[in-house]
Amino acid sequence: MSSQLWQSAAAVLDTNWARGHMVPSRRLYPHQWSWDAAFIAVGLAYVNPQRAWADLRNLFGAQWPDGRVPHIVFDPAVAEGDYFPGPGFWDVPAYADRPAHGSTGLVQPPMHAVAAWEVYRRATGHGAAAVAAARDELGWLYPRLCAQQEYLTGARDAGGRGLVSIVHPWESGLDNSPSWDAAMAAVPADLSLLQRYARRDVQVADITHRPTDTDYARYIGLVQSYRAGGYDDAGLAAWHGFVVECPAFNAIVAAADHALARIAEVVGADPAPHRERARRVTAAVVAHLWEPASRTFRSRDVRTGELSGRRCVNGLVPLMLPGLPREHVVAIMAEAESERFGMPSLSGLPIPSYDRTAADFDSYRYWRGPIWININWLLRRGMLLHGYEAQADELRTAMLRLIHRSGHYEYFHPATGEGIGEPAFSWTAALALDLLADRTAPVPAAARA
Ligand code: 2M8
Repeated sequence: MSSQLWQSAAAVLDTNWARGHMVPSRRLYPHQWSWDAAFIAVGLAYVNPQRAWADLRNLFGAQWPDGRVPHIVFDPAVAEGDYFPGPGFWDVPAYADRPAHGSTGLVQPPMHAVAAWEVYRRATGHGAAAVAAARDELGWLYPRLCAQQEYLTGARDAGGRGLVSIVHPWESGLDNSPSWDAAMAAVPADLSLLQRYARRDVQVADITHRPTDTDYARYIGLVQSYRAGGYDDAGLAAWHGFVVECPAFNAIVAAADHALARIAEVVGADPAPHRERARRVTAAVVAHLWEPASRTFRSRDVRTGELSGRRCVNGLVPLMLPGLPREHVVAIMAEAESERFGMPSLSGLPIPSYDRTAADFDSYRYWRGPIWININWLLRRGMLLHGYEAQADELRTAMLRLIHRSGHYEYFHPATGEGIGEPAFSWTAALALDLLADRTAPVPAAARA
């Protein structure tokens, strides 16, 4: 299967390259998305490293002066109506040398330092000139990646506990995850907004596979709130309707600092502050997002102080942290292997996005049940990191088998493996390339320190 899968994955990435950047998919997502670009770079590193760097440059070229990296960089050649909410709705003013309406004001999980490190370390397979070019790219990216971390761990520490808060479910990347249900219940759902603004996604995708209208009314309302405040983060918890600490987002923040420590060594900067911040964020995840009764990580609503009552896959993602105490590693693996998430040995398939035994588990609806490759890719890395080689290999095989059988879909049915959503989805293809090529364990910066 491998050469056929390799060819089809590379073909998806060729098809989805548009005017100097990669789109997640042609129809549903016609602009550039932030964390997609990171996963995509990991795969492009094998087939077209120049494009991997160009894509990251396109994204960081749109970084705000305050350090935030926008969750969407809009392509000016795409019509306003081709994606909702489009550039006009976000109404972002001009900044630096960027024209107005160039991006959104939200962020996504900062996967980019991990991705940049992966692209750099693959450059050794492409000769000395490629390594030198990759070092230059790291030099360009490093201060920008640092500014991104400083924004997130500074202005976005809305709870004052050393954790990053997200201000919209879209920032998590796990848009309609049940992890946000309790916090979202308090956000007004003005359904009349959907008469004023038509959803574009349901014109291109099956409505039963997407977030509901109520979800969308809340999503739009939250954008209006943040936009009305000028996308300013001061005092967020007092005036904004959704302020939540996510275990996956924060684990990725800490993982970014581990990757930055390694990048710092290459570009001649001091790695120590990165290791120190990674340690602090890891400690805060353990101290504030762990629920001892269920022995799982949960999201926390900063406005109410409550942990979410739902077991979602974001609670497994802290496994990617090298400094995670053994007790928590063991608990995450137990959860991953339980009937709730079902490692491939139980289900024959990768891990779903939500507890399979929950009454409202939904096999089709986006992040409320289906299998996503990017999250499984992160979990596999965590398993390798903590010495669960057999399980990591099982997961790798299950992911490759699924993609080979069903195609490079956006997400997959958690019982049948049927492809759902977009059929030629960039991060699925990119990570398939990485899974085909890479059987090695990622060595964390901390382990080498
Ligand atoms: C999905 O999110 C966007 C909004 O940002 C959407 O539904 O329109 C999510 O799956 C997110 O994780 C992803 O980055 C994005 C593009 O693939 O699509």
